[in-house]
Amino acid sequence: MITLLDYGAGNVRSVINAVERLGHSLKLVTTPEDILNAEKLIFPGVGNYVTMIQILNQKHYIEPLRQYLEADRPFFGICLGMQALFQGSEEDCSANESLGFFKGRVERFKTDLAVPHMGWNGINIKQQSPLLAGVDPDSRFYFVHSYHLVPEDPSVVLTTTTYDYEFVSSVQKGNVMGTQFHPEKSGKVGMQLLDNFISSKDLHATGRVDTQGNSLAKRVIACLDVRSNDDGDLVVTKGDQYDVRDKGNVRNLGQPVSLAKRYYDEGADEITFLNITGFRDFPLKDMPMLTVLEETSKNVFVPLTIGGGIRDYTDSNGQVYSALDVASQYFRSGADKISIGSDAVDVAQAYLATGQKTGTSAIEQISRVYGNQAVVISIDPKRAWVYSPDDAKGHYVIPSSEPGPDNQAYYWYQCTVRGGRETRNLDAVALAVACEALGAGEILLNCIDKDGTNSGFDLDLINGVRNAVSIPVIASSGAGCETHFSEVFERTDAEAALAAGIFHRKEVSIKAVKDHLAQKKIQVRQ
Ligand code: 1PR
Repeated sequence: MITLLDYGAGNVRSVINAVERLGHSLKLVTTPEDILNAEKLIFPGVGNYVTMIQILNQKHYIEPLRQYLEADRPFFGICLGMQALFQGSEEDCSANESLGFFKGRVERFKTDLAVPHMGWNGINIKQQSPLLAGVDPDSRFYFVHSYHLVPEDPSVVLTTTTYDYEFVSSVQKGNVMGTQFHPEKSGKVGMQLLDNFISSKDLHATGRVDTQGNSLAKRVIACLDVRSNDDGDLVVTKGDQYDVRDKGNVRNLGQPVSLAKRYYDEGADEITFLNITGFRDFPLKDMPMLTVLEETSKNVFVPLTIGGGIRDYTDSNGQVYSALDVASQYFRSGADKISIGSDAVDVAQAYLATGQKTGTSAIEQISRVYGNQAVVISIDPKRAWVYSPDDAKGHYVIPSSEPGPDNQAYYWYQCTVRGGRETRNLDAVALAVACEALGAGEILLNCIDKDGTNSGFDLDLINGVRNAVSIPVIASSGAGCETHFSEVFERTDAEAALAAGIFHRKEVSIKAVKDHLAQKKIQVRQ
C-alpha cells in the first residue's frame, strides 16, 4: 500500500494514475497520523513553494513528516515534494518552516536560457541506487521548474542535470529520496523509476558512479482542438485559418481520448487540448473536457495542457466562478498546465493601460497557487497590413516579402480574442511581454494566417516573441512537413513546436518528425 501526500495543489492525479497503472493501491493522507502509519510515502509537489509550505504547516504535517524521515522510512518527493526536504527556498521570504531534513537551500536558475526549465532533459548519475535500476543512462525525464537545489552535503546527490550549468536533479539518503523531474510525466522510463521505488525491498544506494547523460530536447507537441460537432458529440476538429467548418459541418477528425493516446504511443512530448468554443460555453457547466482529461490521464504519462474558457464566470443563478476555480478543476482532472487565450488579452490590455498589477487577474491568481510553469498563454495573432511602419506606431512591424491584399508593404501581428473573431489594438509581442510580467510561464504562439496552411511556421513572429521574453515559447501553426520543424528550431530559439493537421490526417508521423530532427543533430527525445 502506497500513501500519497496530497496537500491540495497541482496535478496529483497523474501520480495516482501512474501508481494504479503499476498495479498498486493507494491511500491519501487526510490526517497527520496517516503519515506516521505509511509504509511508503510519495509526496508529489507542483506549483508554488510558499503555498505548499503554508499548507503543510496549517495541516500540522511538518512534525509527523520529520519523524517519518528521521526514522529512515521510504519517502519519495517529486519536484516541490523534494525541495520541501531542504531548509528553505529563495521563493519563500516568509517565516514558514520547511522540513529541513537535508542541509541546503533551493535557488532560482541564474541563466540566460528560458526559465522555467521546461521539457525533457537527461541525468548524470552519481550514485548506484535501486531507484535507478533498469534506467538507461541516456534517458530523458520531464522537468518543469524555475528553482533548483543547492545541497550542502555532496554525498546526497543522486543525479545532476545540465541546463546551462549542472544542477542537482535528484537526491537520496538511505530510504529518503526525491527527484526534481516528474517520473509520472516521463513516459515509460518514469514508470520504471516509480516502480523501482514501490517494489524495491531495499532502496539504499550501493556506491558512487559517474555517467554523462543527454541535454535538453526540443519538444514536439500534438495539439487537439476540441469542440462539440453539430450532433453534440465532442470531437477533435481542425480548421483552416481557424475556420473549422467544411460544407457547413464541423470537421470531425477523431475522438479526443483515443487520439491523445495514439500521440502518446507515437512519442509526443506533450499533448495540448484546446476547447475552442470555451469562450462561449462555460467549461464547468457540463464538464465534458474534465472527463476527457480524466480519461486521458489514465493512459497518457506525458504533460497535458488544457485551454479554453479559463476566465471568471457568473452563471444564470448568479453563482460566481473564478478563473482559479476553473483551472483548479482542470488540474484536479489531470492537467499539468492550463492555457489562457481571450482573457489574457483583456488582462494585458488593462495592465498596459494602467501599469498596475491588480493581483486578481486569472494569470496572477493561478500562477500564485500553481506556479507560473502551469500557466500558458495561447496567442492568436492575425497579420494586420499597413503601408508604412508609421501606420502601426508602437507595434512590432515586419516588412513583408510579398505585397499585402491592397499592396501594403508591412504588417504587424494583431491580437485576437474569441477564436479570432475579434481583433484588439495590441500586438503579439506586447501581449507576451505583459503576460510574462503578470506571471505566465510559457507562450503558445499560434498564427491565424498560417493555421492549417501546411506552409511552415511564421519565423518572424516566433523570433519577435521569443526574443522579447525569457519564458519558453511553443511555435504553432503552419507545420506541413518534417523540414518545417528543423527550420523552426534552426532559425528561431523556440523551445517546442506544435502541430495539429498533419498529425490528425496522418500525413506526417511524430516519429518521422523526430527522426528528421535527430538526423539534423537537433536534440529530441526518442
Ligand atoms: O480564448 O481562453 O477560451 O481559449 C480558446 C483557445 O482555443 C485558444 O487557445 C485558441 O487558440 C483556440 N481556438 C479558438 N478557436 C480556434 C479555431 O481554430 N477556430 N484553435 C482555436 C486554435 C490553433 C492551434 C492549432 C495550430 C496548429 N488552434 O492550436 O492547433 O494552429 O495547426 P496546424 O498544425 O494544423 O497548422 P480562450
